[in-house]
Amino acid sequence: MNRGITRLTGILSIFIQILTCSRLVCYFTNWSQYRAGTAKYLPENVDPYLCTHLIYAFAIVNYANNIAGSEWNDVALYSTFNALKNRNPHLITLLSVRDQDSKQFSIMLSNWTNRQTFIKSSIEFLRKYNFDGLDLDWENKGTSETHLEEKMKFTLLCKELLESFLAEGQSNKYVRLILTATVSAQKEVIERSYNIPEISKYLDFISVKTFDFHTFKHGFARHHSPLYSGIQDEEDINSNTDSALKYWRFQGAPPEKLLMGFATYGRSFILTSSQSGVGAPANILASPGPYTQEMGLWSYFEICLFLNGGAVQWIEDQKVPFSFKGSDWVGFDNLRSFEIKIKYLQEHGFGCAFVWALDLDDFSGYFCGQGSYPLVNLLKKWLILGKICIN
Ligand SMILES: *[C@@H]1O[C@H](CO)[C@@H](O)[C@H](O)[C@H]1NC(C)=O
Ligand SMILES: CC(=O)N[C@H]1CO[C@H](CO)[C@@H](O)[C@@H]1O
Repeated sequence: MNRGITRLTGILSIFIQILTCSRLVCYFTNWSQYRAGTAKYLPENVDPYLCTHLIYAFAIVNYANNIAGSEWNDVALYSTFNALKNRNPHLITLLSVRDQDSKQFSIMLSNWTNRQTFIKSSIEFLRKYNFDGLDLDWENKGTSETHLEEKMKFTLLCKELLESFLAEGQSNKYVRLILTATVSAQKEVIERSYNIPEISKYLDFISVKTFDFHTFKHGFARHHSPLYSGIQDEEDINSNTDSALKYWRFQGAPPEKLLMGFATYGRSFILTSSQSGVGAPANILASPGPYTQEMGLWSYFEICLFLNGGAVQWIEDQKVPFSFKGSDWVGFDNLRSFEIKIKYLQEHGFGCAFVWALDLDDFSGYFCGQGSYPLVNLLKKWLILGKICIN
């Protein structure tokens, strides 16, 4: 009998785990349309069954404090992007607004009138183009005199947005618009930017950018998205995924609202000595990848080209891989590190995963020989289809 009950609760907790972790939020970027050849990525390339949520990056705040597109053809892209819902009616789409010109975002935040203008324009814009919600990608960039003020105003923005979304949802026959934020994973930025317990009340989920922890500025080859801190991190024990998620939780964010960020790209540097391990001197960004054309950032499919059967090294304490060839050094994620991160987030009861970005995975399957979207498909298999929970 006892054993029966244990078994039953066992099954129930497996079931609950599946239910609490059923989001896979994937970013689409408006600039992947300009890539050459097989790397060109348009909304038509998005598999509507891969993710539960798609986020379109990015919209901006314009000089009239309205939300606005940032690309000449955004409106056409919105329409093909949101038409993916005709194929999968369960798919949820959001538009992400970024504080690209931080001055304008700050002006919008600064008083009630401006915030109301932004909120009203957002509701109209989202409905007009058939999005299901808004994502705020913001961190406090102001001066030390304005930090406290802006932090408070950002909380107000979240609160007022949710109130307006609720009111609109009740007055229309629509389902209420979703409100989310994509936030920093760096302790000093978190401290100056977010009133965590307050914003957590208003947001449906919070995507923590657990990547880009280390850049070339630090002067050493370090992994940009480690799961744990490493022996090189004595002075920097917070710059890792584990610490960032725990910090958000400790400060009062409900774990089930927290999403771990998964990067489908690596950060690459040029080594400046004969050393090549983690922590080797490296002070400049590596040349752009042949397709993505950004210094120091290589997509997963470009990393496959780079590796070309070459050796992948494993950083044991941080649970992520790196590789080097000549003076090029790259820290990235692969199927193995994704699996370990997935297990971690399930064991800790975090609210699932978001991916930056769809176009950086080997979406065509052309480069890595692992099928299409190998990394995102792994997340889907383990998180959404619940493979890990049942095993
Ligand atoms: C809000 O800020 C704008 C500047 O963006 C200013 O023109 C306006 O007077 C302010 N409104 C209030 C009520 O303070
Ligand atoms: C090509 C490109 O980068 N297009 C736009 C995408 O959105 C950002 C806003 O974050 C714009 O600055 C870009 O111009």
